[in-house]
Amino acid sequence: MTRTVITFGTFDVFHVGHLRVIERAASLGDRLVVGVSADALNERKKGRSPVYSQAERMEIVAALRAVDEVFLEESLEQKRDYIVEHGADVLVMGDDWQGKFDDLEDVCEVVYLPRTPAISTTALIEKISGAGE
Ligand code: C2G
Repeated sequence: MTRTVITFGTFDVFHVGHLRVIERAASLGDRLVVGVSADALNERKKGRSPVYSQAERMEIVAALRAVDEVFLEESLEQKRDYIVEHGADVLVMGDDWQGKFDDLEDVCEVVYLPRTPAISTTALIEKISGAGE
């Protein structure tokens, strides 16, 4: 039987930390589905728009060898529905979300993976914006 893995993220200003979590998630099953968080969700939750639009972020993630399917994540609270809808057996999240999704263990396995140290979209934005100084 096919083991489907699902993961979620904004994946803005795509970097190697994003790639590694996606590749590690894919290695836990046969098929990887990725929920890319909507621009409106980011504006609501983080108070800022991503640098890349949701269409661009989805296009980048969909092009990765490890990824079989992408969809738009419109609400953080709909994880259970997305998991069931996509027939996911495993939910993978970075350990910045450690413990946050344990209540979903009745519908799938929940795995938290360690983040890649010293790289983040925020740090990249700061580095680029300070580059001319
Ligand atoms: N990540 C990582 N190492 C980094 C940076 C990010 O492993 N140095 C992982 C995160 O842990 C996450 C994924 O990359 O699993 C995507 O990160 P973000 O784009 O920051 O995702 P986020 O905005 O936290 O997700 O339902 C979740 C929402 O979609 C928001």
